Amino acid sequence: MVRVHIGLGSNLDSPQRQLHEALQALAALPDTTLAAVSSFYTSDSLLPGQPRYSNAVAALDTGLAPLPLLDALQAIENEQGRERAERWGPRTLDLDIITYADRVIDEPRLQVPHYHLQARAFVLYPLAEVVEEGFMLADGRSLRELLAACPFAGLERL
Ligand code: A4P
Ligand code: MG
Repeated sequence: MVRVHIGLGSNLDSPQRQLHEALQALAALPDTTLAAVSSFYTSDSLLPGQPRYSNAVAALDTGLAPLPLLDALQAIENEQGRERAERWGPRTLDLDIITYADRVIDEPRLQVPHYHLQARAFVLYPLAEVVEEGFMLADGRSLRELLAACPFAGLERL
């Protein structure tokens, strides 16, 4: 079993309900335990003109390898009505693998740690709630330094 962190996001069709349903689905994955869940946060979309997002981060302990985990997350997204009309379009549910143990992964379908993590307060602040003090990303960056460089401004903790 390894510890992984999943970013959850939704800005369509009752975002907070989507996050609650997704957490139940994560907890029900094979070979997987839901270890911790952050607070929920809301923030404006990075793209103007889209509804506000709700976001959270979950810590899982899982025996699923990275690509089977990604497949399982995409199945949950589809189950919750995700339509991939356009990249970055509004969505009922987005599940991103933020970290996977101490692995750096760079494959066509999967990059971990998640790209643009450092620019996303709605990932960094909830992540900080579910990790140990002094947490380091697999690529050597410290979460504390990333937080210091990424203002909380614009995030609302629910
Ligand atoms: N992929 C590569 N690495 C990963 C990973 N670590 N985790 C690939 C998950 N997937 C990964 O993703 C496209 C492809 O990325 C996948 O097929 C997978 O093979 P997607 O979920 O289909 O498309 P997407 O989500 O539209 O693209 P992307 O780049 O993930 O968008 P983002 O970065 O998630 O941005 N504003 C706020 N406030 N909160 C948000 O959550 N999210 C977005 C979407 C924009 N603005 C936002 C938020
Ligand atoms: Mg995504």
